[in-house]
Amino acid sequence: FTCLSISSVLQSSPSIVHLHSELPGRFGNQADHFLGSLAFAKMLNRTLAVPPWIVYRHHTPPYTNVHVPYSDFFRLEALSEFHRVVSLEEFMQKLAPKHWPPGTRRAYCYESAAQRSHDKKSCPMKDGNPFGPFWDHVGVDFDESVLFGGISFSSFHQPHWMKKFPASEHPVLALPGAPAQFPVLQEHVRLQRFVVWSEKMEEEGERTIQTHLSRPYVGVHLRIGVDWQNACKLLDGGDTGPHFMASPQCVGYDRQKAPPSRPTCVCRRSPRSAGRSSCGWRRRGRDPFTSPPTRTKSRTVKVVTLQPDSAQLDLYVLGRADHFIGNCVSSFTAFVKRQRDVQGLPSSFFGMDKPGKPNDEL
Ligand SMILES: Nc1nc2c(ncn2[C@@H]2O[C@H](COP(=O)(O)OP(=O)(O)OP(=O)(O)O)[C@@H](O)[C@H]2O)c(=O)[nH]1
Ligand SMILES: *[C@@H]1O[C@H](CO)[C@@H](O)[C@H](O)[C@H]1NC(C)=O
Repeated sequence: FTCLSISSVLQSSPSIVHLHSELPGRFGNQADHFLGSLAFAKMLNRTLAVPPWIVYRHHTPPYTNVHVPYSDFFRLEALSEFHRVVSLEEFMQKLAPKHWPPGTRRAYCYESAAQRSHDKKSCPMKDGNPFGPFWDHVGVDFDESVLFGGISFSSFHQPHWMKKFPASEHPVLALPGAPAQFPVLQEHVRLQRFVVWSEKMEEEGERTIQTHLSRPYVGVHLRIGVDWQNACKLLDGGDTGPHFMASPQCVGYDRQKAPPSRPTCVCRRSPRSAGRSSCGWRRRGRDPFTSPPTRTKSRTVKVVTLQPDSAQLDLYVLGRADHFIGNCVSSFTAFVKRQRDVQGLPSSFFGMDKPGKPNDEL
């Protein structure tokens, strides 16, 4: 997980306004940032130019990032029920030539971000991965930088944004990071309801469920391998606090109410002992970091593996499960939990004695 992100708030003519955000990190992280960016666009009454998802290919050829249009996974129309959106692809093709032509492309960023540049006055729009590859994919170079300071993306500063960057003078806002927080703010969690699977994903997901599973089935998100070990090391370091990564989904947003010791216990107890406490899994000389459990006290568990691996298909299947057990230290789980809250489906978490409370706002 990372706090770096690219995002652009784009606005074109006074009547058509665009915001777009490109999002870093892996899928869960991008999804959290997406909800915040959507809220920000609405707050400024600017159209959101919805960026493609970035799929990282660190281990498979051609090793370059793949940019997947939003609508390959989710319905753009469903977002429109909340706010005006256009896909970044359509924006570039149909609107940019007139409203954002090359030569007029301004980048907007915090003064502090520009400090890192050679002249200390340029926004770091294309520095590093995924930023450079993203804008190259979109076919954009920036001509100028507009710096700002003293304002945040929170609703408190809405009037400041409107005054500082009126649409008439700043038709397109392109930012080097998502105008959003990670994990997603509590007040933006409800926007998950507008993130609806595309028809293609729905068909593929339903087919997968029918082929491999029989209802009722339990969806389990285990974090395995080195990624999990690293997360636990960080937690054991002790200075992460209760909101480490996306843990609000299970410890809640209220910092006062979240006991600081809990995430450590969440991490220590799962997947090993949390499995035991919530499902009766036993460890049989198996490394819990690398292989999922296949037995419970009373019966064998059928574990289904999909090839090729698809994060979105997994999210779909977990989202539709009769019950879901997630892990707190994961923005991937957070996405599933939010989806399930929208549908009114139950979720619980490893290492938490009480099942996760349904989110009343959804
Ligand atoms: N296919 C698949 N991918 C997964 C699964 N769990 C995690 N991933 C991938 O690994 C990424 C990171 O997992 P998370 O559990 O969300 O970890 P995180 O640290 O909260 O997320 P990042 O901030 O994105 O690193 C996800 O965004 C997915 O791309 C899974 O069950 N199936
Ligand atoms: C928001 O923008 C739309 C489209 O430009 C405009 O019609 C509408 O009046 C704006 N709303 C507010 C509250 O300014």
